[in-house]
Amino acid sequence: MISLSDLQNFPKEFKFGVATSSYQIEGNNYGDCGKSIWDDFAKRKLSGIDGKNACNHIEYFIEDIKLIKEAGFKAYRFSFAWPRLFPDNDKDVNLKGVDFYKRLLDEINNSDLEAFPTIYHWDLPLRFQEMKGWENQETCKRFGDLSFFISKTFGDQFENISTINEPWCISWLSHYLGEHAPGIKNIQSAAKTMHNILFAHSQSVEALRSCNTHQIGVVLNNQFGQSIDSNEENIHATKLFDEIHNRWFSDAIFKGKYPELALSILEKYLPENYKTQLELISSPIDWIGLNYYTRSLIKYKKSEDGVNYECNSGTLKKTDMGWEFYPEGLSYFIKRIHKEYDNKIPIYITENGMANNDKPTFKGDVYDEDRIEYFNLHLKEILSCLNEGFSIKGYFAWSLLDNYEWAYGYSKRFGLVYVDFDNFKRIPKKSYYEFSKYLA
Ligand code: IFM
Repeated sequence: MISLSDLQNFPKEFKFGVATSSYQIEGNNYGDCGKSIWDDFAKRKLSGIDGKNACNHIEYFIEDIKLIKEAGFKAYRFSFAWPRLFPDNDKDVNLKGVDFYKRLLDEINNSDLEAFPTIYHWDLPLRFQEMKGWENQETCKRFGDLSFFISKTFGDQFENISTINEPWCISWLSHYLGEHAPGIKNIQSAAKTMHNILFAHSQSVEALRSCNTHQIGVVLNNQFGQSIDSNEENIHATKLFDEIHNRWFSDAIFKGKYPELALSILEKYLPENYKTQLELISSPIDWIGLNYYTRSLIKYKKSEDGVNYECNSGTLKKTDMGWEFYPEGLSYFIKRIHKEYDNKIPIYITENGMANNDKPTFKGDVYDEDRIEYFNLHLKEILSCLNEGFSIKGYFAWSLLDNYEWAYGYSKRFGLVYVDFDNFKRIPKKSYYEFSKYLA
């Protein structure tokens, strides 16, 4: 039987937590929240399946924090919803939104948990999309203002904060592949947002620093690219995949430049002053968040725009997303951050977990053995990195609750806790109890 007994072998100060995000759990029907690009995208592309109710965390947050505490976790990563704080315009703050996050942070702190808020996890207020969203640098500046507001308003309630969750998803997945809101498929928009989202990060860091209070990080999602075979063309395609998916963001943040191959395709779409902005983008941060889930097998595929690759899935065991179990990729990226970018920067694994086709038994229990195996394999990789001396400070399981899995609606369950979306009942799964067995 696979267990999480390795949890006992981590250093005492290592922080175990769970992660969530605003749109995926809060329920934007509640508390005068404004509309985001996801409400619009859901209407246009997802038959209206949106985050209206989600897990109704707005009303259930006390119960949810209790679940986190009772399992023995020590940290909670969540995000602020921009449309909840500023539903109609950039000036009139929604006091109900402020009140919610104040109470949430109080609850977290009073439960002896450490808060790890993220400023942006994809719910851009819809009004910004009317002026081209992240393609317009005005949005980046407004994001700086939002960061300032958050720091001034809630800054005494947390120590660590991250600016942006998964810039690749916000730019490439949403503006080149068109799979996420706003659902654009064009290389020009993609290139612009690849740069602008990093510029937005820099605006946020500057605003947060001016408030002088925080440990600032950013959260990157790295995916391991492996050439499908040893053919030269496929190896070259894999390099391009890695640059677009991973290195674009880490090179910019740590080295103040973009990787050559990707740049040779995207540079013509970037703003003229992009090099100057890279200087701001690479201003120092205090920690880096790494979200890791899987690998892709990469194959050359000719494309008019020069993005000559396709992603395939291999034959390893898969999650309900069709994502392969490939834990080796996690230690690969941990080591790469320290060896190639900054050998001192503290790393947090800010997301890792799997979707599983969970169903409660007749008695109401949820047996998610595969998820326990997935966690176990990844935790072993982290342990071995720690033993080799890499500075990893914490691990957040994705996710506390089954939730709104973006373009998949409610069909993919990532939670340690099962949610019945008809009545919001929470049922801790076996993986939850497995964590609590060793953490609590
Ligand atoms: O649910 C998402 C999350 O919002 C961002 N990282 C990946 C998760 C699983 O797809």
